[in-house]
Amino acid sequence: MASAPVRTNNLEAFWMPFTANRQFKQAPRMFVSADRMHYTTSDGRQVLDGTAGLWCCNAGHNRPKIVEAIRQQAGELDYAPAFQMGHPKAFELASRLTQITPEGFDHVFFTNSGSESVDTALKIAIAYQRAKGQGSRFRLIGRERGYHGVNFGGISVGGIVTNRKMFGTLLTGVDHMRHTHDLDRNAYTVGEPEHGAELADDLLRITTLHDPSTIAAVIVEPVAGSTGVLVPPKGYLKKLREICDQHGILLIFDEVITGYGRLGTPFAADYFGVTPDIMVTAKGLTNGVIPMGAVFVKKDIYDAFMTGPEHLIEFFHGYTYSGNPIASAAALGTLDTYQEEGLLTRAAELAPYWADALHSLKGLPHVIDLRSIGLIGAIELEPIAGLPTKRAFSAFLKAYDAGLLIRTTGDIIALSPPLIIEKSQIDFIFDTLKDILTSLD
Ligand code: PXG
Repeated sequence: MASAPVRTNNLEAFWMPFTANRQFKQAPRMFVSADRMHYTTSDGRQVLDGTAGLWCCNAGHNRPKIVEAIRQQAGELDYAPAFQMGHPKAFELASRLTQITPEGFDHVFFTNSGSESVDTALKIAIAYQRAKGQGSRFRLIGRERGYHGVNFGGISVGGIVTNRKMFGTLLTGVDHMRHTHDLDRNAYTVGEPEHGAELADDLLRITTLHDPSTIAAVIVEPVAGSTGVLVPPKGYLKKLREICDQHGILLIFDEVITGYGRLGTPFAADYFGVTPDIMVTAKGLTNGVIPMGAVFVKKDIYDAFMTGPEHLIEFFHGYTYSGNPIASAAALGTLDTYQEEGLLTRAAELAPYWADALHSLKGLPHVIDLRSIGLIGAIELEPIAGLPTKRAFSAFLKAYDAGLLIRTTGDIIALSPPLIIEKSQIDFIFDTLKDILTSLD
């Protein structure tokens, strides 16, 4: 359904997130509807969704089971208080989710976003250590170039300079490991790079500096997404797991992007064969349709809180909308869709075709690296001297005009289409990008 044309004088009030507001409002790009792999723009054009919205619409758009679940739930029970009250859908969802998570993740805490899931996980980690008599463990360790959302906990453990530098002192007691990006040794890798497992030893440097007895948890994205798709070197995550085990440190995987099938397994923990203690998710949980996040914990973490008098609240944390009925219904409709269509593993079937198509861009002007894993791809471009980000952003604008939605971060193009993508649509993405890269300044 097309709506009325958008008039620029309507645009002032909305302060848009992570957007060049003034530039956007002069030349707005608006979507007015979406179906499966495509958006329709306000001027009636079809745009192929090369990014699953913002890495979240894993089943594509306008999926009937999800739409219907939301419709029905809205008419049946629109809201129920989240504290000291319940409703069936949140419990059903929690049980269903624990059937697809890796072995041992028996409990779920619901939030409304990735950022809230991250902060929830960090709080669980510190409170767990204290509940176990390890109250000296208060430090949180993140990684350079990590993205863990935009709340204070998330930007503190995160490692993206622009997201941190304006916001004062952040959380104290935080340190960062080195990132794993190494173009000199690993450029043009399909899947996990050969070199860099030893970078996990950077955690040992930090434990030596602060003493392990002060460290509560380490948080990493198994594949770093927002910073431009950094795939972990072979053996790196296993090594992190070992070091955490040796030193009583909890390992948190931020699976906000990698969760729900992006790599061809339900979670990245399955893909890499490394099980964290806490798993942070959001986005694909509801196919991006209704805001919701979920933090999964191992049984012993939950059990550590279930002590003391039974009438007392065990964990002083939660949100008005934790386990919201409509969000829960949307997530159940999403899980049904994923399971009926095999979407939690479909990326594994498509990954070789995807990787071949992506890596066929090698040698095009300005391309300095191509990397891929599951249904994620990245094209790193040489920045224009003195004008970082400009070249990739030009590619974004040209792609949009050519009917393709991509994301850019710095001078890196990131791709993460809905998991329902067909091979002909993969061809469209890379044929379009070939033309664009050939014509870029
Ligand atoms: N953790 C990770 C790993 C993420 O990628 C968040 C936490 C925060 O989620 P919320 O729901 O609070 O936004 C994210 C979000 C991009 C892009 O283009 C990535 C995200 C969000 C928007 C854009 O790379 N990731």
